[in-house]
Amino acid sequence: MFDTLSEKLQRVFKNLRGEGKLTAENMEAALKEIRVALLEADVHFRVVKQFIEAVKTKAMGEEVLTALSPAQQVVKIVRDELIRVLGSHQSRLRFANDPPTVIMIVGLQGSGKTTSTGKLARYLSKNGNRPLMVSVDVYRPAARQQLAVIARDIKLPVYEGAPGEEKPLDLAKAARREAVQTGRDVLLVDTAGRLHIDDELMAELQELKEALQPTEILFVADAMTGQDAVKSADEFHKRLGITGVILTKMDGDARGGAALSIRHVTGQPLKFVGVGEKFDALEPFHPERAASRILGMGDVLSLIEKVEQTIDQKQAEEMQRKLIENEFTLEDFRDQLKQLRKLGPLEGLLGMMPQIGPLKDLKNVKVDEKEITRVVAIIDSMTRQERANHMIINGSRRRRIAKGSGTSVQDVNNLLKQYAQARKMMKTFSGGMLGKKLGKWKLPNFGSFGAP
Ligand SMILES: Nc1nc2c(ncn2[C@@H]2O[C@H](COP(=O)(O)OP(=O)(O)O)[C@@H](O)[C@H]2O)c(=O)[nH]1
Ligand SMILES: [Mg+2]
Repeated sequence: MFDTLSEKLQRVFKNLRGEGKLTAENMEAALKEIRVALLEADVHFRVVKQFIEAVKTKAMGEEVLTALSPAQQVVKIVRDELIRVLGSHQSRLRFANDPPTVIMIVGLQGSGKTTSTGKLARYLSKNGNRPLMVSVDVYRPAARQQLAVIARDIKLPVYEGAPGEEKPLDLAKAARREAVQTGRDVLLVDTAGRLHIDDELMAELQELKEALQPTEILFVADAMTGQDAVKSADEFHKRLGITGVILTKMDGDARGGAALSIRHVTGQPLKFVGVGEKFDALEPFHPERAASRILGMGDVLSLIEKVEQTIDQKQAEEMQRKLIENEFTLEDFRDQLKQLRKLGPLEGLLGMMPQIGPLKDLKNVKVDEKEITRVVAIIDSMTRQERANHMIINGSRRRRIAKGSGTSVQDVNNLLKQYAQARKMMKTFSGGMLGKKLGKWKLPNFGSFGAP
C-alpha cells in the first residue's frame, strides 16, 4: 500500500535535509519531484495540481514553526496536505434512526462487492451490530451461492429468498421484512455488477434505492485499476448518488492513486479499504494514519506532533485565562470553532463526552457542520472592534454583518445569543470539575448549533 509513493517522497525529503536552508530554488526542485511522484502514483492530475499549489503557498507563507527545521516544515506541510486530500478525518458509517439500517453495496463486476459484503457484515457484528445479508444479483446463480457460502464461513445470516422472489426488488424487500422480524439492525444488500456501467443496471439500482431508502450506498472499487476506479466511482455518484467508497485490493496496489483521488473527484469519502482476501481484511480508513504510512519517517512525524501539541496546549491555557477574566471574544469563539472542526466530526466528539451535568442535554443534539461554516462566516464579516466587544453590535451593524456574510439578521441575532450562552456556560465549565477535560479538548459549548 502506497509503497512507491512513500519511497519517492522520502527521497525528496532526504535531499532537502542535505540542503540545510530552504531557498526558492531547492524548494522548486523539491516540488517538481513531489509532483512527479504523485503523478507516477497515478494520482488524478487535478489533485496533483492543487496539492502542489497548496504546498507551495504554505511553504512560502509565514506560518513558521521555529521548533522545526526548514526541511521538517516541508514534511509537515506535505503531511497536512496529504491528510486533507485523503479526507481530513475518518468517515464513519451512518446508521438509520429507525432500524434496520440499509446499506447498498454497488460497483462493477469483480471489484469485490460480494467479498466486501461479507467482510462488512463481520466487521459490524464485531462492533455489536446484528447484520443480515442478501444478494440481489439474480443474473448469475453462482453469485447468490457465493454470498451464502461466505455467510456460512463467517457464521452470519443471509436471506436466501423464497419461491416467487425472482426480482432484485422483491428479494430486497423480503430481506428487509426478515430483518425486522428477526431483530437484525443492519441489512447489507449485495447488488449485481456489470463489466461496464450501463443504463439497465443503473435503472435497477435506482429502483432499489427508491424502495429501500438506504442510509449508505457504498461504491466498491478495485484499487488496482487506479484512475478507472475513480472514474467509475464518479459516474456512479453522478447517476445514483453514493455515500462512500470501499477500495478493495489495496494489498496489491503499490501506487495508491485511487485512494488519493477519490475524495477530490467524487466528493465522497473513502470509508473502508480491503487489504486481503480473508474476511478480516477490511479496515476503516483513517486519513491521518494513511498519511503517516505514506510518509514513513515516524521520528519526524512524532516531532511534528509534539510541536503542534505544545502550541495547542499554549492556546488552551490562553483560552482558560481569557475565560476566567471574561475576555473571551467573538474572535476566540470563531477560533475555537475552527479548532473543533479540525478534531473531526462533531457528533462523534459529543458521543465521547461524559453525559452528566449540563452536558446531559447535548446528547441528542445534531451538530451541523454547515452551520459552523456559517457562524464562522458571520464572525469573519465583523470588524475587529465588533469581535472584541459584542456589546457594540447594534441593529445597523447587524444588518451590515448579515449582508457581508450572506446570511440574515436573524442568523446574526442567533449567533450573538449563542455566543453569550457559550460564554456563560464555558465559565461554569472552566471553573468546575470538567475544566480539565474540556481544556484538553478545547471544547466550547457548541450545543445550540444546528439544533434540530
Ligand atoms: N487481494 C484481495 N483480493 C480481494 C479483495 N477484495 C476482493 N478480492 C478478490 O476479488 C475477487 C472478486 O471479488 P467479488 O467479491 O466476487 O467481486 P464482485 O464481483 O464485485 O462481487 C475475488 O477473488 C476476491 O477474493 C481484497 O481486498 N484484496
Ligand atoms: Mg458479486
